[in-house]
Amino acid sequence: MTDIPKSHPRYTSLVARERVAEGVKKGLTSSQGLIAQGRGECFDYLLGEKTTTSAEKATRAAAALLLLAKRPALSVNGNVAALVPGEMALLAEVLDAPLEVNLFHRTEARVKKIADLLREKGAKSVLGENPDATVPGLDHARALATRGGIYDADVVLIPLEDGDRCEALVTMGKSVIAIDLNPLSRTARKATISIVDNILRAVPNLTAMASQLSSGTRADLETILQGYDNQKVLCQAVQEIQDHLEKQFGKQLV
Ligand code: PTJ
Repeated sequence: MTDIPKSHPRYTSLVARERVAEGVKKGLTSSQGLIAQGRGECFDYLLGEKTTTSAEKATRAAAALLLLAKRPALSVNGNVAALVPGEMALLAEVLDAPLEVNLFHRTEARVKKIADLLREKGAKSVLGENPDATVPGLDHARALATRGGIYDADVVLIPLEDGDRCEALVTMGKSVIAIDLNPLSRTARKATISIVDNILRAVPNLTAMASQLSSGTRADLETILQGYDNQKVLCQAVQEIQDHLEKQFGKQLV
């Protein structure tokens, strides 16, 4: 990897870029993953590269939903594997949930490499290498699912998705949590809960929140969800972008 000095003003963003590029070299991430990372970076820039109030709200609700779930499952693709493999393994442990490798640009070699990496990072249950079911309504490899994992889950976490699986999972009756820096994306708009935040911040925050809330009662968790409105949270995220731009350039520009 390029040696990026810690003093560089864009250190975190450049390291993330390096990790995705390294993911491509190692055969974990698709080349399209570089484009996805660029798109994410752009939205992160607009948000001020910080966890906003709306993202905190969504993260809290997502933690409550995952703790209330009977069968949660966490989806992992090539970008997630490049950026937060250990963090996903830790989240899976805290939630006692399986990780399932699910790829849009699927190759069996890449699925295996990602599954091996997750196991190396300590994940106990990693699915996706032997899918035995399909999500109805999808004509691509993302449809592949595993019984005991995403296929039977009541709550599914889908970080950095690219399209219609979110809607298809919701149609199956599942609650879906997205992590997506783009509040306007189809995934963010169709999800039950959308965390508009960089996955680098969102996954550790979600794990910390789940650990914190796990000592509460089911009633406490249900109360968090009753007060949650995803459309309002997405509108707030767009407003936060506008507020950030106004702070940078003055009101007349927006
Ligand atoms: O590994 P595969 O084959 O499953 O492919 C994975 C990618 C990510 C390449 C594929 O799903 C894809 O093409 O995704 P898109 O359409 O680029 O969408 C990814 C979404 O994630 C976009 O809305 C981005 O803004 C968002 N995103 C990208 N990087 C980050 C992010 N959100 C949070 N944190 C990031 N670091």
